[in-house]
Amino acid sequence: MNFLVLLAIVLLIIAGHQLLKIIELSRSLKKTKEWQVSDSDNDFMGKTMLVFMVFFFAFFFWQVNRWIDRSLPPAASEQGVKIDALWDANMYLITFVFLVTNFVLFFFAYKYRGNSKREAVYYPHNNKLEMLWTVVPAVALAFIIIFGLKYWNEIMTPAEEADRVTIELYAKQFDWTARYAGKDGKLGETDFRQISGSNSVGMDTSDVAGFDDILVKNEFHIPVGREIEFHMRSRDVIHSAYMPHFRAQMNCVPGMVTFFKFKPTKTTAEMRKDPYVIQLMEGINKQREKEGKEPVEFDYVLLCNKICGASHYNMQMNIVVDTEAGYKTWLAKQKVVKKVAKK
Ligand SMILES: [Cu+2]
Repeated sequence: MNFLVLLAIVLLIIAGHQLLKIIELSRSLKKTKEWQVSDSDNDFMGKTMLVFMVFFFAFFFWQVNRWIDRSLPPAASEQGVKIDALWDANMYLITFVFLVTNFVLFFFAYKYRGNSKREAVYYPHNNKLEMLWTVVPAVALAFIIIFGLKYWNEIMTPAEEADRVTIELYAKQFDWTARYAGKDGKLGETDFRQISGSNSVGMDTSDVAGFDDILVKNEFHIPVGREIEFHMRSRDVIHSAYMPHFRAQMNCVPGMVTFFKFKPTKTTAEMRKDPYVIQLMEGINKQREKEGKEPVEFDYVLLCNKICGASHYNMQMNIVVDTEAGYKTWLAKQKVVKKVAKK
């Protein structure tokens, strides 16, 4: 098989070479050189530009239509809705500019295609044009940056105390640990020198604030409608805490604590009833069935979004968004650190 492919490639190269020879011969018969471009060549190229433009735009719209049903479900956090609005505004703007500039690019290539009877106009400078294409993009970019900064500040402001749930996400190769602040609402201090088998996140065992902290693996719960503050740490390399359904992502950097907050608006149960999510899961489960795998239900996830090593792909944790009551019941069942330390 490999030999046949190789043979086909070699034959193709020989055929191409022969074709070029024929073209050269016909050129010498017509008494022109291969670098001389005739009006009919230009005419053909100009029209081909137009044809290409039509296919190019058709392909673009086909792609948008083909893949749009694979995008993320509607944002499940207050901040996510705003980020989506900013994203959409960006995409509409980019699409508009893309269509206009590409139309102009191909249409002008056609309209001003080479012609031996036409001469190019010498047009060195125009202040008004310079002004126009400086000011318009500047205004558009200022709009995007101002809204971006506004939302960024909202995400980075500490949560209201009455409403706050404080969770630390501790990343290491290759898993996550979620640490809840416990009853005092305060995360205990940490000290990397105290990392050991029983103290895998390196808590400072002398800090009283850490005694009521709760460590959770594999899955963590958050209550709907409250502000969740996340503090991110990493033990080894840079990881990235990515919660796509809430439109949240932040690097976890060794030696420092990073931060963001969001307010979840839909519980896991509510999200499973969302028509778009149902359709998305049907598609996923149809594919799983083909591969002989069990069907799965929708779950929020925390993923690592930084290529951090060999098992990076598997570095994830399920997130359950609960009602307030469900969250409290779940939290009450989790072990607090001090009891673990006493063992
Ligand atoms: Cu990672």
